[in-house]
Amino acid sequence: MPLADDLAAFQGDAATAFAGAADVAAVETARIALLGRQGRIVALQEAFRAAPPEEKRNLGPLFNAAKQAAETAWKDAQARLADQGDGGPLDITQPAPAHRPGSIHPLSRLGREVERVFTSMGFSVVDGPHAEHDDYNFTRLNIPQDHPARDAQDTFWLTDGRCLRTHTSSVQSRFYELAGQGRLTLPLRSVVVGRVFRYEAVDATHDNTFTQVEGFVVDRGITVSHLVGTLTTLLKGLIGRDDVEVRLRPAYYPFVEPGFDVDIRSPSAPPEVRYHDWMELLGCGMIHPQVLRNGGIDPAEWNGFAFGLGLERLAMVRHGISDIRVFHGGDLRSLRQFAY
Ligand code: FA5
Repeated sequence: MPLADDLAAFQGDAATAFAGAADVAAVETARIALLGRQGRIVALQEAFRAAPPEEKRNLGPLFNAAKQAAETAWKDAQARLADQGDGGPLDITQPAPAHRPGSIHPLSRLGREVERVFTSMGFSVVDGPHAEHDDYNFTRLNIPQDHPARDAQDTFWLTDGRCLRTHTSSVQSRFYELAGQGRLTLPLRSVVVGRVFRYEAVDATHDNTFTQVEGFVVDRGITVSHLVGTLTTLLKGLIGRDDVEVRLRPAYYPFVEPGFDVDIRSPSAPPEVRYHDWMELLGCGMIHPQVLRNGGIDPAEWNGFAFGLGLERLAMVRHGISDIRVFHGGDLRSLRQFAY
């Protein structure tokens, strides 16, 4: 039965070829020759089909066994080479691929520095949820439903009625409530570095997702001088340019009275840089008595100041960045420039 001999020869050749293949290419060459679409297995199959029916009964199991043995030998060879790597020579003098160390995002780094400056002044670092109740984000801050100040801070609303907080002042509401309930003891000296969200037309100085630094102090006998002193310490510590000027303008925020906007500029910066001329950096003021009352704190005994600052704007001044979109654009070529 010559086909039985051919099948035995095929099985033996496959075992030898796959076991002797020294690399992936040799295994593949053997597979094509033996098991490929034009390999020896195809001719054997055709011969089997053409065999007389009475011989097929004996040849069938032989054919299957030979084919299976060849396939097993092929898989064994693949596994053996995978264990050994590609089997090529190992050049131990070859330099390793360059390692590019990662770096902290400029905003994260600046945020940590801000926290350090404040903790050095006795503040504690706190935060609240991004998805916030209307009550904490607006109502308790003297911004009731239908108040026009809501238009200035349009945001994204969740189907359960909460919103993405538009400012870190929502954390003030939460902490005044805790103090009013006696779960925190006054005085309070707190700082928040957190993400906020607004439905905003994005341009060089406005993003729809940005970071605010909120500071708030509740104590006895706090004055605007304490506020100015705290802000000056912060800005001097962080901007690091000799000619930075700071300007306070009266401003309206429903949750402070009096309220101010603080602008800065650095005339020595190139004219195309945004803060060459005045750029708004933060809002601040003395906490409105009603806001304290809303949290259950007696404004006849306690008062304080609060401020909210855009961390991206501060980072822009510090690094000379003229477009805020750099921070969340995810372009490593931009971000790597601020790595150190
Ligand atoms: C507020 O968010 C007030 N909660 C700030 C505050 C806190 C006032 C406590 C008084 C007391 P305003 O909307 O102006 O205010 O934002 C504060 C700062 O966030 C701005 O001065 C600016 O630096 C930054 N900012 C505002 N909108 C954007 C924006 N779209 N993109 C980037 N930064 C922004």
